[in-house]
Amino acid sequence: MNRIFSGMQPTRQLHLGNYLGALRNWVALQASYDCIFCVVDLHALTLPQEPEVLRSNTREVAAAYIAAGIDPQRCILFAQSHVSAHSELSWILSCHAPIGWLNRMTQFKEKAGKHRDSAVLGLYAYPVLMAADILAYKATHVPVGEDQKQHLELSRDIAGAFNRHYDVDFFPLPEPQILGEATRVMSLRDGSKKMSKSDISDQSRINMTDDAETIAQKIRKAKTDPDPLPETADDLVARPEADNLVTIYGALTDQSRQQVLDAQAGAQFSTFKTALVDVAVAKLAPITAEMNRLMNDPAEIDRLLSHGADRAEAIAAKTLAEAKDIIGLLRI
Ligand code: AQP
Repeated sequence: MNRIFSGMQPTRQLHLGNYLGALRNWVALQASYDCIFCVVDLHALTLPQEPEVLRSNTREVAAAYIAAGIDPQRCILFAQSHVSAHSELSWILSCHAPIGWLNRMTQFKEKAGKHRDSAVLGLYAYPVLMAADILAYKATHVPVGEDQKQHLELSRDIAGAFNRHYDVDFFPLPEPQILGEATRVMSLRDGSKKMSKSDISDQSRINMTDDAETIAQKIRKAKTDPDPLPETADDLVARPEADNLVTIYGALTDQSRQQVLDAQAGAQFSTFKTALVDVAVAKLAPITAEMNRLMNDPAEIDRLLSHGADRAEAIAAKTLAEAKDIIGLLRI
């Protein structure tokens, strides 16, 4: 059976990149896969968090999943810290992950920046915990945005290393699913940087909780160039900000970039941005309204997460017990 695992960090509000690059694809995949979606709160600890904010963000990410269309009865939806097998398996896998493999991870280099020596061990070990998240459920497919591709490849390498070391065919090698037109949504302020929760400029992203007026204002102020929209997608190559807005428009309207240009070539950005505001608001407003409704009942969100954790635990605890047997840890 094909099984999907994926997750998002409750680091801050989710944004359009998280939605178009990942969440929207998850919603479509629930019909054809056994799906497990996690709020990866332990991953969030790799950067400093305020306890109350973390609690609220964890509920908010769960609310975003449901509001976007994830069915918590059909799928398993839970918070990572509620299933201890993730942390235990992470330790076991870290003992099969050469440091040289982790040294290649570009996200650590980007996030640690010049402060490499003071960066916490958890930030460095993040991809091993991610491998544990996926392998605890023996997931076969992992839908993610392009930025997570390298981490996914590491998960495959770690699974392979474990299987080879013990001469078993225990963990499947998970396949990345990088789907849709907007696999890497870029910052509205700088077309060379990905749209990110941790960007200090709120103007760089459209948050899933932004109201219509804020979305309109951010899109109107988004960086562009003075030229009108070109005729072919190839002409966008040297125009990263223009390319980004066309990509977003295409993803929101289920069109390729070329289809967008076929209809909009020659338009000035002032006109195109007005059309983009309309489709962005039309897509996000109902999701935001549903998120707000769900967030008014935190006890119900906790109840759904608790139900999901019980279902997740049943799968992950079995995998962990089998892995311990393979390794030779004494079962009592
Ligand atoms: N800009 C993006 N375009 C497309 N997909 C994206 N994803 C993130 N940013 C973009 C995808 O969203 C999923 C969840 O990401 P995450 O919350 O686990 O962390 P992240 O990838 O590190 O996202 P951010 O926004 O950049 O968070 P911070 O700033 O906290 O690190 C993943 O599938 C990711 O690919």
